[in-house]
Amino acid sequence: MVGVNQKKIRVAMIGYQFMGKAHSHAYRDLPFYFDVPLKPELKVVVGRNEEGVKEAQEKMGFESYETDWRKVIERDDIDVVDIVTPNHTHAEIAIAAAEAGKHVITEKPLALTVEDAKRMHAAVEKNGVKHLTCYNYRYVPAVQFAKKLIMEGKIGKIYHFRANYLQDFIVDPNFPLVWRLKKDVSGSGALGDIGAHSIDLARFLVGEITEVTSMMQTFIKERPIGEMTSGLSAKGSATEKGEVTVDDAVAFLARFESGTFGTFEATRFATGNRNKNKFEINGEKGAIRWDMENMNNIEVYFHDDPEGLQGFRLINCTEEIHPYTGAYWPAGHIIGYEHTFIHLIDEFFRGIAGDKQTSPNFDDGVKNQIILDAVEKSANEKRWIEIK
Ligand code: SOE
Repeated sequence: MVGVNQKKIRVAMIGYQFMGKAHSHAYRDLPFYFDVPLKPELKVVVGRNEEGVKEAQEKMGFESYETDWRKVIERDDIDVVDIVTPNHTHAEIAIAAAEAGKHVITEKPLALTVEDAKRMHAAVEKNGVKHLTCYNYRYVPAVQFAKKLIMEGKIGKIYHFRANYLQDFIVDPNFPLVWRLKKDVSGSGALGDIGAHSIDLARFLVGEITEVTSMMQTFIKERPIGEMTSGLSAKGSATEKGEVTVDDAVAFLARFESGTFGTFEATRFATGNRNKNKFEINGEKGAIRWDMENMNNIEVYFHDDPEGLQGFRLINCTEEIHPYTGAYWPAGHIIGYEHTFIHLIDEFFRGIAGDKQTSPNFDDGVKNQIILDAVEKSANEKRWIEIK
């Protein structure tokens, strides 16, 4: 339970759409389930549309709202600036926040380019503030448990890391040209939006990637001009069309420092798959599979199980012994997508309280961005690209 003299951490959130909902929910629920050293105080939410941001402020429980992010960055009563706006705005806001001495949270991917990502990293380091890049799937309890099994050597040397991140929300050619389909706003398409999550999981579970070779494709090259909506269920009515400037699908091979053989696929055209973020890891002593659509479970295979009984077995990672889940419900009472953000932010705030830099941070954001850049370069130049 929350202590009476508990310290506060005062949050300004820039943006309030999909990720704003996920983050503000996490701030509100965090002290309910976890014994936190710093209790989030929702000070101010920022958005350009006054009507929209006012509604968000009331619904999400912020004390106030603003329409200009510059006005909140300098405020003395703000400790952390949380950026949940489209990707092209991350660098400017994050650098200004760091320079004003605020801790910074940024949604993924960190930036549009490697150069911007590096500038952001330099700013947080120079100003001695803590930083978080929101690769939330690391904080699925089953994924954390998979990491523990790997670290304990349960599957031995890893031969394969195989990831697919499959969505289908833009299969309809009339789905409008939202910001996620514009390179100057989002950086890349399926690659940076969902492939970046697989890259983060790969780095978290297996280690660094040293080289990539890839193929990218855009199936539908023009779409009805839409509003700058973030919705995954946006509808297009306009007859005028604009150019899609990002990839719809990407596949790439990767070599890891450890010698692991990596295979990645990310697409928004995998009809029938809404948010199938999955991986399989094959090691010398066993294997682990995980799939976000059944996020509480992992499947494990151990090569030294008795002959005749070998095979993948299902583990529901909701026991006391599994990471995080003991804070919620009795075993078998599952948790969901929103909880990944609670864990991510919990870890970050504990880091701030203990003066420790946690992961994933801007360094992870930069490394991820370098891989995204290399994958794109490889597709354009039709060759292997080394990750420096
Ligand atoms: C849309 O593709 C999206 O919301 C991504 O932007 C998120 O990062 C991913 O977690 C779910 O899908």
